Amino acid sequence: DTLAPTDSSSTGSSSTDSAFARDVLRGLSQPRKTIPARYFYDMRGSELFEAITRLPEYYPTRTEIALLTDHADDLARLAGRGRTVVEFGAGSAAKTPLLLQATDAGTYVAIDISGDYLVQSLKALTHRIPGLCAVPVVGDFTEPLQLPPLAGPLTGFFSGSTIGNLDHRGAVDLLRSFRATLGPDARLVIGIDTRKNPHLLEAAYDDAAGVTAQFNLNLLHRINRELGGTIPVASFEHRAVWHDGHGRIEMHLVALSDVAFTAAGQRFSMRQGETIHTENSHKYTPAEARFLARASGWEPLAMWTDKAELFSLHVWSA
Ligand code: AVI
Repeated sequence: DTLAPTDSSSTGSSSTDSAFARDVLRGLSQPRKTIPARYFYDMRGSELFEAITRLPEYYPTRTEIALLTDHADDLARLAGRGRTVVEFGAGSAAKTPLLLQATDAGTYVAIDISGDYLVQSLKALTHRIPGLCAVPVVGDFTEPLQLPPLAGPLTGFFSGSTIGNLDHRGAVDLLRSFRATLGPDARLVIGIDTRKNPHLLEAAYDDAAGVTAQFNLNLLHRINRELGGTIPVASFEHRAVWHDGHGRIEMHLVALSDVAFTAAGQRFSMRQGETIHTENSHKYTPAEARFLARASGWEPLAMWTDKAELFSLHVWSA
């Protein structure tokens, strides 16, 4: 049973387009050029991200799936049985059913910016779990958001270490807002990528088949497609570097020669070697992750990792 989508935001798609133009203009005008990572995910970018999750070097997805599978009983005990599950993001076909079935959830609420993707993925989900009441909420979960009336207490789900794409302050603010959105006696099931050998991290973000490079470069194609850009994409290269002080992998697009181009109606130039910083992916030791929980008003209840401590799955209590 899938209900009609609720639009929790006040912004339509044309204002989303102008937000893209505004953020690109702002980011490319900085002395250190940057573009927010959320603009990776147009149709092509989402397909490329799906392909990334299946790469041999990209361990997070399969490791998190194994953790959800191996700890299903403990998850149900700690995250609560028969609760409404609220997922921040449309949900992965491989992970969401594991949590819903482990906890015997009756109602599932998915919040995602893409209405079409949401309706499509909820249709597949209700086919797989007959009797599940699925509620799509179209909106940006990084903005203040009003859920439809739901019987609490609620269990939130935030998988894939998406929290790592925010800086530390942004992560604390977001986790705090999840706590406010979910209400009293909430639980949060959250997947967080761990700090590890930088060689493994750099391989995961610069794979041999070049899929992550295509994912990063697609942002330039997207600017050309949607904002009338003239960026010479072949003059850019993907780079992924570990920054130990910040505890994060940084993705950049490096200019291979001096370049000049137009984007969103403005002229820009870059020197050879200059970069556009496109993504941060922060990694947290288990202790740092628990610190993140407490700093944002959550109480850590449990944490599981695989043997090699590649990835961690946590349950927190409000
Ligand atoms: C979505 N997010 C958690 C991914 C990550 O690992 O930071 C995005 C990604 N970027 C390159 N590869 C995957």
